[in-house]
This record gives sequence, structure tokens and C-alpha cells, in this order.
Amino acid sequence: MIPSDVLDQLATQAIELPSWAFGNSGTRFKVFSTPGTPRTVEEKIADAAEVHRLTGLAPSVALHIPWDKVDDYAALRSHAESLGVRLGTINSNTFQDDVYKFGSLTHVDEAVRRKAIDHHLECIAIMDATGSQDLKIWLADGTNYPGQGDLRGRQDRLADSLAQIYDRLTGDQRLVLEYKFFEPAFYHTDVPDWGTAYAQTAALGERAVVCLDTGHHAPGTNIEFIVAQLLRLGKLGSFDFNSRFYADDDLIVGAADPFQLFRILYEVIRGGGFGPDSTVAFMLDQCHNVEDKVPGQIRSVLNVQEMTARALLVDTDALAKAQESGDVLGANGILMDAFYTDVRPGLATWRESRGLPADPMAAYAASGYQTRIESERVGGTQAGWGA
Ligand code: AOS
Ligand code: ZN
Ligand code: ZN
Repeated sequence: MIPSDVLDQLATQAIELPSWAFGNSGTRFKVFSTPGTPRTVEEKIADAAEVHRLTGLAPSVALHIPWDKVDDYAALRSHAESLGVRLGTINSNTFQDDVYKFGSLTHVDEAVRRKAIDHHLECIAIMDATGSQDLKIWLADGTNYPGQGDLRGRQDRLADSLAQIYDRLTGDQRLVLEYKFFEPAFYHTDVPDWGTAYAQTAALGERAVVCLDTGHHAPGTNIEFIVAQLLRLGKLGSFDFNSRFYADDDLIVGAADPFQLFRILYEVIRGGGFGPDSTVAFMLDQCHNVEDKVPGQIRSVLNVQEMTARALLVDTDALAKAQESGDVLGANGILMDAFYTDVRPGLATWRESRGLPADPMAAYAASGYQTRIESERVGGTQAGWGA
């Protein structure tokens, strides 16, 4: 049995899906084409809507510009809304054009830097049309060899570029800066860690926050500590959830290390980052290279829901007492009791009570959706990676 106050909190959960999760993706070795892959952004949104229909967990879809570029964003917005979802975060892209070989917002050539800034201004104009709140910036900028670039100068140009973008935001729009410790640059990256993302966004102001991609840390990093710290500083804007075994694997969230996901979600809740009043956006940033994409996304949002439920089960009063009295093993046991609780049967019953399928994975398999898209769609698009 899951207590009703926990279920009430779970009812507020929303996890944004990335449009690129529905496109074909792969590695530099091979991009496998999966039958049923969307041919258009409209079809990606339809797949995302199917995930939401079966789980009630995914009411919005993140877009990537230019992969999801269309002529009429108002029409795209209506299309999404007619399917029961909305358009979410706009992701910029300054990592595919030849001109960005030596950087984008950090580039030493003013013309290139201007082009990169203008791309972000165009993204904000798209946000105005789609009603999106967040502009997410992930930069591939960096260098491969010591001496190749001036680390300090690049950081200064980055600050100036971000300030020009930030100035264009209106209403409740936010600039969300994502960090990543390496790849595609291997010696240094211009936004490699939460400290740099924090320093850059703090200099901009309140509407600038940090995106924490769970795959963007060195092995062994205590990610939940970063979560706690960014929440404490009021700068945790969003998550890009995924799993990693080795590098930025972009595998299904919770697949590699469910316990880590639990620990992260516990700190999110502890720090006020969960619930209707929270400003922390939950998103997936994943690619499904070998598995079917729609069920891959269903599995992902269910994993987040299950670990959130377990994190909400932590007896926080008992934990505080154990911590204060120095009861090391007692405190650890309280956390582990919640982690080891199997919430799946309780969630299945609760889903049914809300008019959702008890088992969304089984419901998808039985729905005929996969067979239909496989027969209707031929020549689906690549997500953009590994071209
Ligand atoms: C890249 O490694 C990042 O995770 C970004 O979030 C990126 O924009 C995303 O994977 C899709 O392009
Ligand atoms: Zn990411
Ligand atoms: Zn990544």
C-alpha cells in the first residue's frame, strides 16, 4: 500500500520527453533504422502523446532547433494540443555546422559568435510562438589540445554571449545552461561542470538556471550532492535524465543504477525541487539505438515515477532523529527501507483508479500502435546524432 499523501504528490509529476528520442539514433559506428520511426516532427509529437496517454506522466515534448524546425510554430502548437500534450523546452544547436568547428558562443571570431548568438535569439522567437518557457543551451565548445585556445578569453566571450541572449528573454522565460565534462571536446570543455554553469548563470540573473544531465559526470561523482547544492543555491532549473555505464550513453533512466536515481530524487524532494510549486523541470535526454522508441520512453517515465514513489516513502522524521542522534546504521536503514519497497503493485492499482492502464508497457504492446506506425511510416528520420 502506498500512502495517499504520497499518491497525491505523485499525481503532480510531469516528465518532458525529448523529440529526438523518437528519431533514429546510434553511435559513430552505426545508426540502425527502426521500423515506425517518425518522418516529421508532427509524428514525433504523436508518439510522445501516446506515451502520455498510457502513463499520464509526459504532458510536454522538448523540441530541438533546427532538427524540429517548421514554418508555422503556432500550427505545431495546435497540433500538439490537439493530441493532449504541449510544446516544452527549446534546445538550441550550435554543434553541427562547420562554422562552429572551433566554438560557438565562445568563438574568437566575432562573426561566428554573432551567428551563434543569433541562433539563440531565433530560438527565443520560437519559444514566443510555441509558448515554451525554457531555452536549453548545451554547448559542444571546447578544445582538444593544451594551448589550442585561451581558456580565460573563451570564458569571457561565453559570459558576453549569454548576457546578450539573456537580455532577450521575456515573461517567465528562462535560460537553462547545461554542463558536460567532456565530448566532443576532449582536453577542455567551456561549460564542463556545475560550478561553471553556476558561475555563468549567477552572473546573468534569476532567470538563468542550470540543467543537470545525469550522464554528464565522471564515474563515481556524487550527483545527489550536486542536486542538493544547486537547490540550496536556487539554481537547479532542470534535469536531463538518462543512464550511463561508461560515457554519455543516453540510455534509459534508472536502467544502469536505480539506486542512484533514488538518491537523486530523494535530494530533489528534500530540497523542495518536487511538487506543484517547484520550478525544477524533469526531462529525459535519451536515445533508443536498439530498442523500440515509444516503449523505451514509457519504460523511462515509469522508472522515474517508481523511484520518486520510493523516495517519497522515506520516513523523514525518523531519518532526522537518527541523523541527529548519530545513529549511522539506523539512518542508513531508514533510507534503504524506502529504496527496497516494491511500489509497482501499488502504482498499478492507483493507475487503474485514475483511468490509466495498470501496466502501460503491456497496454502499449496490446494497443496495435507499434504495428500501425511500422506499416504507415517508411523512411523515418534520424535524430540528428551520428549523421
Ligand atoms: C549533449 O550531450 C547534451 O546532453 C544535450 O542535452 C543535447 O542537446 C541533447 O543530447 C540533444 O541534442
Ligand atoms: Zn542533455
Ligand atoms: Zn548528453
